Amino acid sequence: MRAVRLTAWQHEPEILDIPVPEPGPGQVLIKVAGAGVCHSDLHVMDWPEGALPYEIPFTLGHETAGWIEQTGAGVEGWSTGEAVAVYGPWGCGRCHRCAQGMENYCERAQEIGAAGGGLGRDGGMAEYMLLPSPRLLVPLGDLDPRTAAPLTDAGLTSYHAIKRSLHRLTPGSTALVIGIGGLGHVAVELLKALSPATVIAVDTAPGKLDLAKRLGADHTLPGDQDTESRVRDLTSGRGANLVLDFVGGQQTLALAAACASVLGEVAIVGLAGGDLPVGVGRLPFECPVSVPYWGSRPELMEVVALARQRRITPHVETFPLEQALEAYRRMREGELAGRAVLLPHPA
Ligand code: FEH
Ligand code: ZN
Ligand code: ZN
Repeated sequence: MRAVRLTAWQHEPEILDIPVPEPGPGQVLIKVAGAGVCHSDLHVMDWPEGALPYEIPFTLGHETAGWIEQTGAGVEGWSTGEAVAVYGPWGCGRCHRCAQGMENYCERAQEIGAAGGGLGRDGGMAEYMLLPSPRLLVPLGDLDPRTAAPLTDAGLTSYHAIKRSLHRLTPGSTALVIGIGGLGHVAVELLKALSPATVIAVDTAPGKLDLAKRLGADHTLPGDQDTESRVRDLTSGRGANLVLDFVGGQQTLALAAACASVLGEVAIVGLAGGDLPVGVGRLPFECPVSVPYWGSRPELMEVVALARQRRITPHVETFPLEQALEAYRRMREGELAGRAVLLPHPA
């Protein structure tokens, strides 16, 4: 089968032919319908050997959906052809956090090393993907797995970051979304679906602000030297009750801190590696800074439920698997609107 493989650190991936995996006892083989292209993959490719606890080669793709192809011995309750989403963080499945479905925060993550399929284990940018356990599957019902793949990462990561702060988003509140990329555009939809907050979207690309507007953002602002004062004007000087930084760079974090309100919160989701000084006078009073990571399996079920109600629909641009490098190039250049999804089996 064809697969997008990371074969060397600090190199582009290669599209190679590798054997279709055979599910052993307790395992599940899925036919991949869609594999999302995530900005984190660029960090995985760019970071030097040793920066990540992963062994190469492995197949990329940690945002996957497909159809059940074959179940291993002992796997029951799943039928061939069923549309499924793949829960991306693969923990030990046994610790106190995994037992609650929070494999994103597995207590044995350090011991395990690889974070999941596409993150040190073979992922979904291939014709087929082997899962170590059916516990990582979420049924998609009537959703098309070709375009539902972004629910598992862009959707789930944004949903978790928002859900944990919903108590701050009361009527009259404001949520500020910085970076309207793969995750940020879904965050705009989620905020409008889940809260009464006024949503302000910030990006440097006009096309991304247009997308945010189409998805329901109440205001869109270019990221520049006037952004902070314009956020203050829009919030009668109070600032934003929740700031979601999907870039995580030095400038966007400084903007996030400057735009947050007293009793607000800054959530750093983007991996650009900026840092944010914390201390008296550096942030508003009682304004915590959090670094949420991905989400739990129950939360993925909630995201799928929202998508099945058509209350969120990730904006997807599809590419055949063979154009994976083009998709990564377009993402690196900031030329994508929404999320790029690779189709190993174009209809
Ligand atoms: C992947 C690897 C490391 C950090 C964060 C991520 C996210 O893309 C997963 O949601
Ligand atoms: Zn990701
Ligand atoms: Zn665990």
